[in-house]
Amino acid sequence: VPLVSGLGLVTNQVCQVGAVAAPGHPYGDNVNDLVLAPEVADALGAGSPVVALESTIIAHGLPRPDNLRVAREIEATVRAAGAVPATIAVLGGRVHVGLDDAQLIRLAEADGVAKLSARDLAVAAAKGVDGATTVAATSAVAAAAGIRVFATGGLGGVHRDAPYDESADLVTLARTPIAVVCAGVKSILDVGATLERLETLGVAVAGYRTLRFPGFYLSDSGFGVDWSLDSPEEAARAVRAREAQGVHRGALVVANPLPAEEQLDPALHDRTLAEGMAALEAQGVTGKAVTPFLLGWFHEHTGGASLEVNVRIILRNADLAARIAAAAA
Ligand code: PSU
Ligand code: MN
Repeated sequence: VPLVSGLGLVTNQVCQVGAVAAPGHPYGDNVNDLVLAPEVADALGAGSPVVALESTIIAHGLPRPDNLRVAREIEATVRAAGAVPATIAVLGGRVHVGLDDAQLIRLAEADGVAKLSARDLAVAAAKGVDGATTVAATSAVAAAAGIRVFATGGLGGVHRDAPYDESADLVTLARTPIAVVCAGVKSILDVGATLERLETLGVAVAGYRTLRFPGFYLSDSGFGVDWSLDSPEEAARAVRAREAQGVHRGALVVANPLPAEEQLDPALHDRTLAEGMAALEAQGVTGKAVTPFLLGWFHEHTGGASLEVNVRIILRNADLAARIAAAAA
C-alpha cells in the first residue's frame, strides 16, 4: 500500500494526508490515516467543492429501509448543487471519507454498526469494527481531510433531564475548523442550555437568513441568535475569513430552519416529546442510546410525519452546504 504525501494522489488506499490539506487549512500540518474515495481525493486535490456527510443518521437516526434511500438522496442532492459528497464512516476499523454504493448499503443494512464519536475512532481501528460517525466524529475527520463544509440534520447538545448528558458534538465543534449546516440542535434537547454551551465553547452560530435559532423538527426553537448569514456567498466569505485570519479554530454553525409550513406540527411535537421522555425513563435508557431512542420514538409515534420532516431537513441542509462549499472553493 503506497503512502503518498498530499491529497489527490492515492485513492482507496491508505492516504497519508500531509502538507496542506486544503488551501489555508489549519490542520494542514497533521498526518492522517484516512481512506479517501477516488472522487473525493480528486476534488480535494483540485480544490473543488466537497461536502462531508455523517453516517450516524444512516445507521442509527433513520429507520430501515428509508435510511438507505435517504443516504443516496442526500448524496444526489449534494451533487445536484455542484459538490462532491463525502459520507464518512468506519469500515473494518478504517476511517473512510467518501463511500461507494456497496459501502453505503453495508452501513445501512448491517446489524451491530457501532455509534462512534471522535474519541472512539482509534479504538474502533484497533478492534477492526464497522461504525457510523456522529457529528463530532464526522466533523473531526472531515476537517482533518481538508473538507470545509459538513451537512447534517441537527447537532447533539445538552439533554433535558438528569443524569447530566451533554453530546461530545459541542466540545468537538469547539476545536474543529469546519462549517456545519444543520437545523439547529435536536428539539429533544435543552436548546437554551445548548446555546449557552456553544457560546462558552466559542462555537460560532449564525442563522441562515434568520435571527431565530431553528429547533430541528420545528422552525423556531424559541431562542434567537446574534448573526444571520444571508446567502451561500456570505457564508463562504465567513469560511474563508476564518482561514485567512487564523485566529479562531472552532466551527461555524450555519443554522438553516425549515420553512414554517414544512415543520412538524408543534402540538404533535410537544406531545410526542413528552411521551418519549417518559418512555425513556420508564425503560431506563441512558447515555448514547438516548438520541437514537428518542428519534425512533418520534418516527414511530407521529405516523411517519417526523420521518418526512427529518428527511426534508437533511436534504435542505445538504443543498445549502453544497452551495456554500461551491462558493468557498
Ligand atoms: N441528527 C439527526 N439524526 C441523528 C443525529 C443527528 O437528524 O441521528 C445524531 C448525530 O450523529 C449526532 C448524534 O452527532 O445524533 C448525537 O448523539 P449524542 O447525543 O449521543 O451525542
Ligand atoms: Mn450523551
